[in-house]
Amino acid sequence: MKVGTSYLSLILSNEESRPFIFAMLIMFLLTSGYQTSVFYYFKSEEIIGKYDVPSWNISFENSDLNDEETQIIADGATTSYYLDIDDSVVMEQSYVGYLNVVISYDETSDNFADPCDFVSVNLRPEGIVAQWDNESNTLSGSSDQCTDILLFVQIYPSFDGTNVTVESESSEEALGPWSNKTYGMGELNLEVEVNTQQRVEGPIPTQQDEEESVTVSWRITTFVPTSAEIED
Ligand SMILES: [Ca+2]
Repeated sequence: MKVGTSYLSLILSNEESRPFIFAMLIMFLLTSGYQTSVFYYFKSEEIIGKYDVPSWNISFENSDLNDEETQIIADGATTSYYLDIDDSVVMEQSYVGYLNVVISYDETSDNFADPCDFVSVNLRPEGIVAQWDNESNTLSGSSDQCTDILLFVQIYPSFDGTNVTVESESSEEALGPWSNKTYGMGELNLEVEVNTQQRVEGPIPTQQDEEESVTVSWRITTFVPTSAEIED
C-alpha cells in the first residue's frame, strides 16, 4: 500500500507524465459513464415493460350434469350410491367445478300416522380429486322429518362461477389455472343409512315399517373458461 501510494505520487509529481495520466482518467470516466447510461436505458425499458403485461377477464360458461338414482333400503341397512365422472360425461374444454347432492324421501309405508324414518348420509371424501377440506363443504347430514338433505363439495379450487381478472402475457397462460382436467374425475361413494320409525301405542309398535325408498340427485356443475383481454 505504502509502495503503491508513493509510486502514484511519484508519477503525479512527474511534470511530463501528468497530462497523460489526466487524459487516461478522463477517457476512463467517459467510457464508464457511457456504459452506465446504456445499462440504465435498457434496464428502464425492461422496468417499463413490466407494466405492459396485459390483463385478462376470465369468464365461465356453466352447465349442470344431472343424475338420479332411487334405491329401497331396508331398516338398519346402509347402502352406497355411486357416481362415475369421466370424459364420457364431462365435455371437452370443460372442467368440473363443484357438486351438489339432494337426498330425498317420503314415508311410503301407507301405514296410518306412520312417522318419517331416520335417514343419514355420508359422502366419503375419496375417489376423486376435490377440495375435500374446503370449509364450504357439507359431506354428511340426516333427517327424521322427510325433509331433503343437501350436500356440497368444492371440486375445482377457487371456482364459484364468478369472473376473475388476471395479468398474463398470453390468453393461453391466463387460462392455464382453469384448465386442469384431473379435478373431479373418478367415482364418488355416498353412503345412505335408513332406520325406520313406527307409530307406537303403548309398549308395542302397531305397524310394521321395514324399508324406505331414498332418491339421490347428483348435480355436477361444469364450466368452460373464456379469456378476453381488458383494453386500457
Ligand atoms: Ca316410518
